Amino acid sequence: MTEASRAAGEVKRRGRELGFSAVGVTTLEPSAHADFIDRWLAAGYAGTMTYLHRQAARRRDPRAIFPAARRAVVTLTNYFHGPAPRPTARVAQYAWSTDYHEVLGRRLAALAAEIARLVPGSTSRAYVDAGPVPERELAQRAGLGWIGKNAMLIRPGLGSFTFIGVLLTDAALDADLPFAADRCGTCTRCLDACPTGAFVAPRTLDARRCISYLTIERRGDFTPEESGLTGDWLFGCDVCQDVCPWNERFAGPTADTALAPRPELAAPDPDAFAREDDDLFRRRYGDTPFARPGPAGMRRNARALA
Ligand code: B12
Ligand code: SF4
Ligand code: SF4
Repeated sequence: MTEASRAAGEVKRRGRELGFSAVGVTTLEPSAHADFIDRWLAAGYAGTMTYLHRQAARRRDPRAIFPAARRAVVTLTNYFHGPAPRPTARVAQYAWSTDYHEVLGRRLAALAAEIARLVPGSTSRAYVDAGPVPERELAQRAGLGWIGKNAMLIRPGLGSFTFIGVLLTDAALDADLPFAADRCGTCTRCLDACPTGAFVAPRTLDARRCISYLTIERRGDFTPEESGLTGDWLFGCDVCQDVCPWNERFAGPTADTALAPRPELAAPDPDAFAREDDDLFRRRYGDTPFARPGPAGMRRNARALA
């Protein structure tokens, strides 16, 4: 066994001990789907997410972020809480707990410290969601699953209700083989179930029609058409994951105490957002996913509820 193979095995073992559901390693080379990113942006599908345009060059070639990096250590973290009750104002399950950027950031920092211990002199940098990293593609290349027609990274035995966290590292670690299969087959359940028809093709989402975009990323007021799209979703949307047979079969409730559901997030009173002033909102939701749209965005979402 080579040193790089031993170190990669240890990194995965420690990752699991730290609470990650799965860990894989992949090489860093330009995105195999750089054209897809360009076409997606040029079509205007990113809406007001202008940061995606600014990050495009680095997303196409993640080595540009950290030129010394040789590998990506990619992690999955199960956040599923079980079949969801249906309150009047629905919240996507990923947002039922404290902001995952904080939880995963701490855990990735601990894994980076382990890599530095196993490969002395190495440096690693953590990315969760916000960085210019093509996270789902790196996860597929690290052997963790395939990218479904709903655009989600799906792992056999686990499903797709997972967060992805990435460490770019200059440590010498053996890479895993990519996940080669596409296990969607002839299924089209997610495409058919999307309440707004946001998929223009399998794996291609017009974010401007996606409830997740509208309720989380969209800035400013909704147009009358947008108000009619969000239905009973107050924040995010889980429909294209809920209907997936791989989730029906494999998604199981997480035992991760750092991601324990908080009642004010899982089943909020939508009228409260209009009553609470901005200071109260920040005290109550400052460490939660609701901070992204902020008080004005959450009031807007509540007004649009069907
Ligand atoms: C912008 C963004 C959004 C936007 C746009 C989503 C989209 N589909 O592009 C909006 C706000 C709509 C959104 C919604 C959601 N998001 Co989001 N989002 C992101 C973010 C920040 C960037 C994604 C991006 O670059 N989009 C641009 C398009 C062009 O890229 P892409 O869809 O990722 O496609 C890539 C591959 O699929 C590939 N590709 C294309 N065709 C093919 C074909 C094959 C065969 C292969 C292998 C690859 C491939 O090309 C692209 C480049 O790699 C990532 C974090 C990150 N840094 O990557 C999180 C991320 C993708 N989101 C995540 C989550 C959880 C969600 C929601 C489930 C939240 C919710 N419940 O409301 C929804 C799901 C909606 C959906 N079905 O995609 C997770 C997904 C985890 C997973 N297991 O897949 C991520 C990775 C964040 C994280 N760190 O955990 N999101
Ligand atoms: S998150 Fe909801 S609105 Fe967005 S693509 Fe999936 S089903 Fe459609
Ligand atoms: S619902 Fe069907 S088509 Fe969509 S991601 Fe799941 S298996 Fe693939």
